[in-house]
Amino acid sequence: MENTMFCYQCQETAGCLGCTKVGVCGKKPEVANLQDLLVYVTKGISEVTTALRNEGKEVSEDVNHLVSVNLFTTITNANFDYDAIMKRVIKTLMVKEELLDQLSLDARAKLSEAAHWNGEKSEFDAKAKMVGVLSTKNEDIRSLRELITYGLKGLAAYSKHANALLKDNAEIDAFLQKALAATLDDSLTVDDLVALTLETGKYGVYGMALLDEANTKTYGNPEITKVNIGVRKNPAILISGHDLKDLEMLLEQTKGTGVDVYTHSEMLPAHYYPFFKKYDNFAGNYGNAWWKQREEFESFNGPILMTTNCIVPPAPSYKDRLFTTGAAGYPGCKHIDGKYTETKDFKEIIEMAKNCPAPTEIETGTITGGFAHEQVFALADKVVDAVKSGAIKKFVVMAGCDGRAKSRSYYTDFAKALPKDAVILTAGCAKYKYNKLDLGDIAGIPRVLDAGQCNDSYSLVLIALKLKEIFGLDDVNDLPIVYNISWYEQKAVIVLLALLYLGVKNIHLGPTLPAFLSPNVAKVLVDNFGIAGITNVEDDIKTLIG
Ligand code: FSO
Ligand code: SF4
Repeated sequence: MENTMFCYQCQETAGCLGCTKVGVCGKKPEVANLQDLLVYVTKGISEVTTALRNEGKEVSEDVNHLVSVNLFTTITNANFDYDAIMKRVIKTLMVKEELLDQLSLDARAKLSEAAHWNGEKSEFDAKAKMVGVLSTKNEDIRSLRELITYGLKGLAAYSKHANALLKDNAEIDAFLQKALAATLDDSLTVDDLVALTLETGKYGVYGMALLDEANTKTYGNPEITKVNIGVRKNPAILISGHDLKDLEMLLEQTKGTGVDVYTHSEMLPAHYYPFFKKYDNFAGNYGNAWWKQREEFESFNGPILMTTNCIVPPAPSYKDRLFTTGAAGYPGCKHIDGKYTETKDFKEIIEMAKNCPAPTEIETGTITGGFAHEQVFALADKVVDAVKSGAIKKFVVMAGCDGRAKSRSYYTDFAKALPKDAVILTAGCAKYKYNKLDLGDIAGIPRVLDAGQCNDSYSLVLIALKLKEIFGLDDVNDLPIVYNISWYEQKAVIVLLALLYLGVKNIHLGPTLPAFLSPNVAKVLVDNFGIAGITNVEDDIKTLIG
């Protein structure tokens, strides 16, 4: 039977091959296809902006933001709303026409079809089916184009968060668009695209550094914090996703209203920033990683604001309580708009909360986090002593994503099976597989050090580089650090490429290797970087810990 769609960008793709009828994530074929078209026209406009820059012409921040949000919109579980995606395609085509007018005729003549295409709305569905992933016939070229595109989606997401805090970096945007445009270029060889993949990793480091700077300059450096995971008695709003600016606006607007605010999933690390501690109604963290939201959003009882992915198609019992903002969207759920410089209006959510029962308690106790770079540097002496005395023998980076696949219980079992002298360095929603296990501490240093969100993997890199400096090593791979990373969506792809760019070797990636790696491309990663999958806990403990 003919495919109605094709998407293989995330770890949960059907059969580890590709979603061809409907997304395992719940994405409908018409939405998947329209997302393909959005990626295509975003590549087209990126070709035009790249040509304009080559002619010495400036590209505005608004255009850069349009490109980043377009890509973010197509990340797994971010936006399921056909109409919202349609609007973005139309807007992109319109802006692209204006940009084309600024380009010399010579340069225009050299552009590819994607840069010129400007179809009517009635042509979108037919065009979408012609420009998807499978339109690249050579499987290695396709694999590398998608690897780069997914990395750029992750980079776009991190840029978008920095942009929301009014931090822009024109060099990152120019690269992002140049690399996107390059995925249309049929003259590029496998070797060219491998080089571009690593360059994407380099800009991944820059992107995470930009966001780290934006977050820490605005909200201070994360510090060791105990976060309550129980509930209070007040009605409340749950905020999920990664956007700290949205959280700031929500806390400001709920001040003194009698409505509490709880974080969910990847918003948990917001508690670690000094800035947010001044809000008395910032009550704690509710629930676990994204994939458990159907039961947890139901029992939360109040409205939920999704600032980014990961959205699971909502159950009817709470769908009218689910709101989206930014790049996130779900059909039938209210979207709260707002430009970066504007204050979003969350009144409707707050008023709804006032009429909802308080959250039902599902857990009690606290979890501890806040081990981003500055906090760990402050503990450096203790850490170094523990390593020198042999109290800490290994650091195990277990960053990345959680997901619903049963096989991911491997990560809980792996954390439990680690010897007591091993410390887990984590970031991203992967932490929910072991952050409530009570793994104890080593000389006062907790055995699970949570740096923050997936983008805070940057902190883990800085920590590794600091240890390298302290121990006077030439190579980051000589440190007693091993990597057992779990991935799900495209932000994890940019984190992985960033680590490869930094020369980190022998990363274990699971629970399965990406479907978009062709055998030849996978071989390049294995041969050059020692990338490997996971097997079982016992064997992997032997391989990684010895
Ligand atoms: Fe997780 Fe979702 Fe943060 Fe991702 S909530 S899976 S890698 O969006 O971005 O870690
Ligand atoms: Fe399938 Fe993942 Fe694509 Fe959703 S994002 S359609 S689950 S590959």
